[in-house]
Amino acid sequence: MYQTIRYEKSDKIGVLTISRPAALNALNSLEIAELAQVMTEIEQDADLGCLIITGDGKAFVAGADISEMSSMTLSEGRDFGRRGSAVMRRIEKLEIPTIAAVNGFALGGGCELAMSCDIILASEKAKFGQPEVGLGITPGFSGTQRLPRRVGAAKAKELIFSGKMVKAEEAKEMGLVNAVYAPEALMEAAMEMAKSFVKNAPIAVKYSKACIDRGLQMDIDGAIALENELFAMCFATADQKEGMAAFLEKRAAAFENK
Ligand code: CO8
Repeated sequence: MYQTIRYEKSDKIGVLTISRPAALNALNSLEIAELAQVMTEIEQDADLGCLIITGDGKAFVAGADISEMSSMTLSEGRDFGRRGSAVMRRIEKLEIPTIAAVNGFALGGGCELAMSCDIILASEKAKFGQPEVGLGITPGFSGTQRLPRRVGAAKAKELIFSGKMVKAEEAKEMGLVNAVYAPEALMEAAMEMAKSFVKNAPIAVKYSKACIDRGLQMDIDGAIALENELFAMCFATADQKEGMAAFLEKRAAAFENK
């Protein structure tokens, strides 16, 4: 049983809710440890097809916990940063698609958590920012790396150097957010998107994610070779046979994740 998060799963879709609303879901050591724990459960669930991450109350996550960080020494700060970054990297490295449903403030560690997901959907009430320099620290859960990869170095520098918050629409314009919804429509939109992913051949979806994520770290020839290899491996799956047979027989495919 978790104290700071909830995890529910139905029909191949997992919903992970960060839940410490009295502190706007700010990430403390317990939350980071519980996130690491639930990630083990999620990583081992071969039936899971998509993960949605959201927050309880008026925040998605308002950052790392400032009261806990306020008295940290150099080595404690290094360790805290490592633990936070490690769990976000585990989210990013999940083979299945991930969606951040950002219901409110996504600041500092919260923006970093959202960016560890493949897709960010936002409520009209959401606000994004990396306000760390105003607290005398740098972004420490990989924000200096993921924000420029998402929005380009110049825009990331503007946001990180100023620490300013941007509204959901502006975050969408800069490419951080895929789409913006009325607050009451956000979770339904995230579920609809998740359903549109899990109805497809799971191995083909996972291979597509691997091609994109790993390919972006490679030179173009190596990346195309990777795509060719994973494309070829699809032909060794039962779901490729089923998907194409279903098309030719004009019926819906019944994929088995095989
Ligand atoms: N940490 C701890 N507590 C927090 C945090 C936080 N990040 N954010 C909000 N809270 C608490 C408040 O202290 C308050 O508690 P209390 O009721 O006991 O006083 C409660 O949540 C509600 O917050 P507010 O009353 O401030 O709510 P408002 O609606 O007035 O304001 C804001 C909302 C604008 C989001 C405001 O709370 C705020 O500015 N919060 C801090 C945002 C911030 O600076 N986040 C970045 C933190 S640094 C970070 O994330 C670094 C990540 C990498 C760490 C690496 C470590 C080495």
